[in-house]
Amino acid sequence: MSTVANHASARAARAAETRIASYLLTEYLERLGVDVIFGLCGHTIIAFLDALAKSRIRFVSTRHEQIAAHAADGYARASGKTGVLLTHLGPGLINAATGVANAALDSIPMVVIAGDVPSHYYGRHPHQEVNLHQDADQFQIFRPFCKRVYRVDRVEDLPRIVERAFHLARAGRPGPVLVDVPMDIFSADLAIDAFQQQPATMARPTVDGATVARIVEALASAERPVLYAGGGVLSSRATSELAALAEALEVPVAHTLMGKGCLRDDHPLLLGQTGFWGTPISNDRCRTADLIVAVGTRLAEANSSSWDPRFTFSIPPTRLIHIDADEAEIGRNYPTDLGVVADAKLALGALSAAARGRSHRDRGHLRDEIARGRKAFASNWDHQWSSDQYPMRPERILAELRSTVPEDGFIVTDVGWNKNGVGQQFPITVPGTFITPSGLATMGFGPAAVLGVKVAHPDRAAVSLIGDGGFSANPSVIATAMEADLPVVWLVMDNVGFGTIAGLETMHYGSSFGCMFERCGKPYAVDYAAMARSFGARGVTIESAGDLGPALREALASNLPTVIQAPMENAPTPTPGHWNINDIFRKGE
Ligand SMILES: Cc1ncc(C[n+]2csc(CCOP(=O)(O)OP(=O)(O)O)c2C)c(N)n1
Repeated sequence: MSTVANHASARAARAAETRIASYLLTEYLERLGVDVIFGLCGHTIIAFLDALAKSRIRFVSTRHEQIAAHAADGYARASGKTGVLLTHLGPGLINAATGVANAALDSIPMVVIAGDVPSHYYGRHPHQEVNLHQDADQFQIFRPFCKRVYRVDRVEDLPRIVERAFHLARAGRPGPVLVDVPMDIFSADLAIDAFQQQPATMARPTVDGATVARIVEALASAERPVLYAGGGVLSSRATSELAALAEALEVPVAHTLMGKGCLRDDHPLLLGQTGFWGTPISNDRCRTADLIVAVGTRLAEANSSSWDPRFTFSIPPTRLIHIDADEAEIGRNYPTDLGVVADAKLALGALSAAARGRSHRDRGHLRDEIARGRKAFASNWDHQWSSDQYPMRPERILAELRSTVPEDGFIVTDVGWNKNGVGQQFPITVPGTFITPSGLATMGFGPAAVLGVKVAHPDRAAVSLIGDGGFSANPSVIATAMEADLPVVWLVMDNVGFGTIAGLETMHYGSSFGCMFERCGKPYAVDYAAMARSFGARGVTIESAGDLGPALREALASNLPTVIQAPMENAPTPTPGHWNINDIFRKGE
C-alpha cells in the first residue's frame, strides 16, 4: 500500500474511533488547565461525574448550588483562573443563579456546565424541566447575567461550544458563560479527536501613544487630579503600575469597594474608599477634583453617593477620563471627556512609563493633607480598637483580625457591617487579599466564597468575616469544608439579626420589625459554635473581648474548619457619603 493510502486509512480509522463525550470533555478540561470544579449532583450530570472521577480534576461537592457558585467565584478571584461550576437542571440551575449573577456583576470569569433533560424529550415537559410557557428553554433563565447561554443540541457541537465558553468567560470584560448540556449528549459517542481547538491566546487592548501622552499631560498639569481605581485594577493585577503612576505625578488615589487594596493601606497617596461608606477625605478630594482618571470601575451607585454631585463626584465641572475593558460602561453615568477601552494593566503600565521623570504641577502639602484627613476620620472609631465592651464593638473585632491574620491572608466578607466596615476601616496591604461581593451584594457569598479561596491558596490563611444573618443563610458550608478538608475560619459577627437593615429601618421608622431574630417576642440567639461542632468542625464562642485574639490564632493554627461566634453590638458603620434610598422612605400613620 502506498504512503498516501496508508495515511488515508489511518485517518479513516481515527475518525471511526469514538469515545463517550464526557470522557473527552474532562480530558479537554484538563488540557485547559481546569484543576477544580465546584458543584452538586443530579441525574442529568452523573455521566459527567463518572468521567470527572477518572480525571485529575478535583470535584468539590456542596450541599447547595449557590454555595458551589460562590465557591467557584471565590476560587476565580483568588487564583486569577476561570471558575468552573457544575449543576443539575431545574432546581439546581435556579439555585445556582444567585451565585452566578453575583459573579457576573463583579466581572468574574466562570464557566457553568449544567445538565438538562434528554434532547429527545423536546417539548414534552419532562421531569424537573422548568417549562410551562416555553419549551426546552430553561437555560434562558441565565440570559440577563451571562455573556452567552449555550444549549448543546448535537454532541458534535460540544467541543466548539465549550471552547467558546472558556474563550468568552475571559475575553474583554470577564463574566460567566453557561453551557447547558442535555443529559444524553454527555453519554453520546464523539470522535476521539473532536476536542482540538484551544481558546486563543489574547493580546489585551492597550492605549495608543498619542492618547497616553494626552492623559499624562492632563494629569501632570491638573491642579487637583485624582486617580480612581476600581476592581479592574486588581483583577488585571495592575497595582504596581498604579502606584508607579501615582508616585511619578504625585496624584492621590481613591478607590471603589472592589478596588480596595489597589495601594498599600499605608501609602501616603492613598485617600481611601469613596461613596456612602467611604471616607470624607476621599469624597472631598474627588468632589473638588478638576480631573479624575477612573480605571476599571463602573462608577456604580454606592461608591458614587447615588451620583449626587453634593457628595462624591461633581462631573462636570470635574473632567472625567475613563479607562475600562467594557465600552458599555463609558459615559453611562457621567459625561466623559475621554473614554479609553483598554486593559487596566496595559493602560496603567503605558501611562506610568510615560510619566516617569516628567515634571508636574506643584501639589502643595498633598501628603500632609491626606495624612491629616485620614487621621481625623479614624479618630471617630480608632479608640474602639481596644474596647473591652461585650457584646463586642465591631471595630475591636477588626483590630483582632488585623493583628492575627498574616498580611497575605485572605479576608472574605459578606454583606452587612463586615463589608462596609472592612471597606472603610480595615488596612489591606497585599493586593487581592480582600474579597467581597460588590455589584449584587449577595448575602451568603462570604461563607461560601472562602471555600474556593482556600482551594486556590491552601497555604494561606482564609477568614470569612460575616454577620449571623449571612452565616445562617446557608451553614452547610461547614459540611463542605469538612468533606473537602478546607481549614477556613468563619468569624461570625453576631448581633442576633439582619443588623444593617434593622439599623436603617430604625433610623427611618423607629422600629426594626422583620429584621431581628426573635421568638415569642424575645431575641432568638443560635449557638453557631455548637452547630459547627456537630459537623465535626471546631466551634468557639467568644465570652469576652480579650478572648477573640487567642481564639483566632488557635483557629488559624488548627487544621480544622472553625466557626468563631463573636457577640457584637449592632453599631452602624459611619456613612460620610450619601445613598438616595434615604430620601425615599416615608412614614405614614
Ligand atoms: C440574598 C440577600 N438578601 C437580602 C439582602 C439585603 N441585606 C443587605 S445587608 C442584610 C443584613 C445582613 O445581616 P447580617 O449578615 O447579620 O450582617 P449585619 O448587617 O448584622 O452586619 C440584608 C438582609 C442581601 N444583600 N442579599
